[in-house]
Amino acid sequence: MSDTRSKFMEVYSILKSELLHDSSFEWTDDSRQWVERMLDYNVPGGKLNRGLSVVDSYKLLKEGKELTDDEFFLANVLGWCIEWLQAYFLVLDDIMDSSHKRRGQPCWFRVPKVGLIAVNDGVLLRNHIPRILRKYFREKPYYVDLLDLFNEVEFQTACGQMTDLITTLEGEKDLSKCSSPIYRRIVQYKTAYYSFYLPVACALLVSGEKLDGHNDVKNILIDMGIYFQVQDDFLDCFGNPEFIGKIGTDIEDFKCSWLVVKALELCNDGQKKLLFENYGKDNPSCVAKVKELYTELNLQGVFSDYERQSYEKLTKSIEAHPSKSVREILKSFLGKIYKRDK
Ligand code: DMA
Ligand code: MG
Ligand code: MG
Ligand code: MG
Repeated sequence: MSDTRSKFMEVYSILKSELLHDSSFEWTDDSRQWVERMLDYNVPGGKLNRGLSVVDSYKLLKEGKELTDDEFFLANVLGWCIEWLQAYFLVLDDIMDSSHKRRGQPCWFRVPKVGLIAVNDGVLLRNHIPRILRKYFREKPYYVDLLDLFNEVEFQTACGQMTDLITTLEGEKDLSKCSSPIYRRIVQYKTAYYSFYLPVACALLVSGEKLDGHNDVKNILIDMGIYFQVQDDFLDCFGNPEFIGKIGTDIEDFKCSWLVVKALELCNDGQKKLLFENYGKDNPSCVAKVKELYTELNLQGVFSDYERQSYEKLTKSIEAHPSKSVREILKSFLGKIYKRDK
């Protein structure tokens, strides 16, 4: 494990231990064990890209000046707040998407004796964030901005999840409601704000910057987030479940996925009929027919083209940005996700 990653993990242990001794609750052995197991199962097992990005971005914003131990620690804490937010969204997302696996293990709600207790665990994960923020940032001049940022981004993500979920109802009525502009709106809200804008916004706030003047950076990060979710949709169908740690459910769930949007744009009447008859059915032979159609339409090739074009477009926008440190941050983000297979 890299040094940054192992230091990041050390901070996880500190935060966990503080939450397990939170004096606002009268803990019992059982309750403490439950929360500890729930945290270890759901918070630290991912790629940690979002959390580590706060630390990376903060370093770049300091333009070569060494971070003090305190600055480094606080950036790690903020990184974990994003990982906590992500854990909260994923625990609930997996219930709503009827998913089976996450990060190579059964989704939390599928674990014996967990079930719908997972809903309250999601609420707890979400409530841990302001507790961590209060402990470490209460006296900072940017505390209110930080709270406001987390609230704003959580709201946007919840709205994105809502549109993702209600579009499946529309889809049952008429699949051709899954269009490109609708798709874009869903993924901008459900993924881009919390996965891409939030880490950089956190780094800007700890560096003493206000967020108002950074709309150009925000717009590039939103576009990158959209590209990231297109990859997620592609991997849902064409990724290796062993490797990505989850099993796709978008076809069964009637999702307005990038693949179905493209398929609808490219198919003839016969293929459209096949799609309408087989999409959104929890039946392996229907799912297989949809996947065959995707291959027939060469969606793998369409995706490769999209991926290359997005990379070129994003690189151009990044190079046009006036600040060197911002360019470095954005380039490092893009480098981490370009052609990812996980
Ligand atoms: C992810 O959408 C969005 C959030 C807010 C978790 P998704 O359901 O496509 O994600 P995954 O493929 O990881 O279940
Ligand atoms: Mg999901
Ligand atoms: Mg989902
Ligand atoms: Mg997905």
